[in-house]
Amino acid sequence: MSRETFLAAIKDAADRIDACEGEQLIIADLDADGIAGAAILASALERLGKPYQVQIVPHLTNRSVKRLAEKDAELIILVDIGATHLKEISSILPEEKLLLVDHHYPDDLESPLATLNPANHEMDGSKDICSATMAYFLAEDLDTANEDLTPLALVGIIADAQEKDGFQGLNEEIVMLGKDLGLVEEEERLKLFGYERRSVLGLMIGSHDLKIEGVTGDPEGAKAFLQELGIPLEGRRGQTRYWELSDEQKELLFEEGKKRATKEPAVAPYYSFPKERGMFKDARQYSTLLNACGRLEKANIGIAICMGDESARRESSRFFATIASSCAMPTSGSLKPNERSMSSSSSSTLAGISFPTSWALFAR
Ligand SMILES: [Mn+2]
Repeated sequence: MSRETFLAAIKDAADRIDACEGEQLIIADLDADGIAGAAILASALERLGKPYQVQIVPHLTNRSVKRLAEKDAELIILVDIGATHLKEISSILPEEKLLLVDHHYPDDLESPLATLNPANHEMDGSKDICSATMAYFLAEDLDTANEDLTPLALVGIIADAQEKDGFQGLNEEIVMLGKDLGLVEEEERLKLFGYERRSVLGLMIGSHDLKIEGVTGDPEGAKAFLQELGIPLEGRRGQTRYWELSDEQKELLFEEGKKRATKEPAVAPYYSFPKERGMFKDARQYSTLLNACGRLEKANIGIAICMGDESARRESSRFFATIASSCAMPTSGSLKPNERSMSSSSSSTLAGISFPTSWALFAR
């Protein structure tokens, strides 16, 4: 059966990681699935005390693969990138030095680099499993204590919109495990974006998915709507936040919003991480933030956020406020990397570590 063959392949791959004593180089795509997947593996290696580096790349080229060949990493792990170029990659790099953690359909199913690929295990790489999910199963095989990384896998699943028609395959398994562990919660909410970041008034005015005549895009109408429901506009610190509402007020907002919405669907599953704080509680927001980090050449911050770095989290909330409006959904491609500065030799600093901006880097 597919699950068994996949988990057997995962076990072999985890054994390769575990057997490594030298540095492991994690190369990941710059979207949120790549960043979350890389962070899951980096966390697993960090906990094992193994040396590693993470580099986030916008794409792989022959030149960049040749550059990888010059690195003296013992194992190069490609996350969410590479499956569509297996023939080229294996012509440049020895297969025994590589591990592919990528759910995209491979250009060569028979390649030894495609052993983990969902297509080789009767799985649908666009619905059953994403790269963060694959990374999660590797991490869990390395140590079951890595179960606490299930929220990061969910961030990757949402980033790739694999939850859209309901979870299935190994994605569903991860979400169920996350719920059992008390790390993931699911409830039905009005289809609004930014529950943890914006005020209730701001949510109602600025919503993209939920449309209510006389409320959406209408500050005075939105105020009147909330007042009608008995929801105070001012909370403890400025405008009322969603988490300040009582259960009754939340219920009223949900029912009334659903009733008056003119665009379907007005409600959607909302996934949250109860052990996280602030905007990192909101799975969709988290995923959007990581995508923005990648596209703004701040992937190093994205990795650090996933690994719990508080200074990276503070920095991200500063820059995120300025771009949130242009990046409302995780799959939005409106933010493009700045190609010109890709070749820049300047560097940014995070927690005392210096990162070249040309290749976002996070190292142990
Ligand atoms: Mn992906």
